[in-house]
Amino acid sequence: MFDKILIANRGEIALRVIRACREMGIASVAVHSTADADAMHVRMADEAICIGPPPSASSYLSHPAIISACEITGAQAIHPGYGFLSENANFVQIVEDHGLTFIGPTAEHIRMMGDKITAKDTMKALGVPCVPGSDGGVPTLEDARRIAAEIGYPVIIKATAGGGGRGMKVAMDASEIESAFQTARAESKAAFGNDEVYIEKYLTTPRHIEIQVFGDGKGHAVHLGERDCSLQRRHQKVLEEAPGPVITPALRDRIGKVCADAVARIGYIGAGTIEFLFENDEFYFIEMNTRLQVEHPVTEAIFGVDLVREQIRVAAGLPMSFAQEDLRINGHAIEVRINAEKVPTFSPCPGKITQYHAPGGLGVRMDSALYDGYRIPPYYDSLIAKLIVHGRDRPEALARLARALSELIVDGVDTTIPLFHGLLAEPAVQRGDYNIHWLEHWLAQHFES
Ligand code: MV4
Repeated sequence: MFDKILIANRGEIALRVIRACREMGIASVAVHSTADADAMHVRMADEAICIGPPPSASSYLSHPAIISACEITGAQAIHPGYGFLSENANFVQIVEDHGLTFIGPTAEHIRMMGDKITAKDTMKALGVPCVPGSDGGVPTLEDARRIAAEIGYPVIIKATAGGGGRGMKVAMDASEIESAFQTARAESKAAFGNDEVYIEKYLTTPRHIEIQVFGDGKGHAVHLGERDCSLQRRHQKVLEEAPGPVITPALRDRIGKVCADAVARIGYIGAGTIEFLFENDEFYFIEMNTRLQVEHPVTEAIFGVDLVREQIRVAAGLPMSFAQEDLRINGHAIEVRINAEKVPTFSPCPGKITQYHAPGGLGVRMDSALYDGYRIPPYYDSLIAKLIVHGRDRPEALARLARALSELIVDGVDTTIPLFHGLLAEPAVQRGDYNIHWLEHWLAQHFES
């Protein structure tokens, strides 16, 4: 096992990893930019080291600064958290070249899943159900017309190098294919330096269901059920829950087995998330994320496992501490993302926290790096807290969420807290009756001037 781990991240996820380290008797090293000298992760870690000026490119994304911080402190492994360097295959290679351990998948698996066509080909070959579409890239407009006509409109054109919704264009019928194809290619080229695109049947009203998987890197893997992350705005998740309100045990067992089997067969190591669109009781693979996700705590709550601890164990060459048959779902969990943003525009709202009070009590987990008097810097993302509630069933979790939100105080900046009071009052949210478009429609209706 490692003696010392460096956490190449900030905010709540840095605290999350430091906490796992401390429980495992592992020393933690925080890294920080000059803007984060007073941040909670710097205080909570056993050691801290400044790695550069405020812009992420010069600090939290700087390969040499982070490798140097390991060499200076004697850290043997790096936990990347989410975002930043968590899915950067080149960084993983550099880490390994320096005799250090990256706590996460191999560079090969990150590359495989980062290329969306390779990811889909691989998953399809492993028996994972995929959205019907082009087999591979679509080089010309003529190819796009032919393939779209074959699969039937509406279709969606996606960037091979994309993900998370960037470089996607929908064509509702043949009259829209030329513009969708050219725009998707131009945007992909601009965003990723790669204009390769592929085509899929466009599913009009799916839910976003993702399966948590975990591998030991030696051919064993498990699944930890699904999360429903359909409540999103502009590809930013707002509320996530587990289990999914419409996923039956039979559906979960079937897709879970397929996913665990797929990642076992590629020898995957660590935490991964296989994303699906779910429509008319069918799963359609879209992407795989090769990192610990923001919303992992809802899975931890219902399975009673510590996913970060497991990541550290397998990175150190130990087996996972549970097998599939040890995993049983207990109750229901919901996470809401509290961002320093003004609703309904969701414009960032950095500034000083004049008063902070975290909720508590049974079934309440608050993952946050906030404290009274903290100044939220303007350089990074606006997530300031994740409130996770766990109940015996979904109605209890919803009631607990409303209760916990009523206790929470975050003063000094605008936050997304009022949004959640509004959402909890909605019958559709109470019933779990929503899809990936529901939130944007609700916001448009609720806040139309
Ligand atoms: C789709 C789709 C409909 N049909 N693919 C958006 C993010 C990227 N990960 C995939 N995305 C979508 N792919 C097909 N074939 C609709 C979306 C989509 C979406 C997916 C998940 C959550 C929210 C979304 C919002 C808009 C569009």
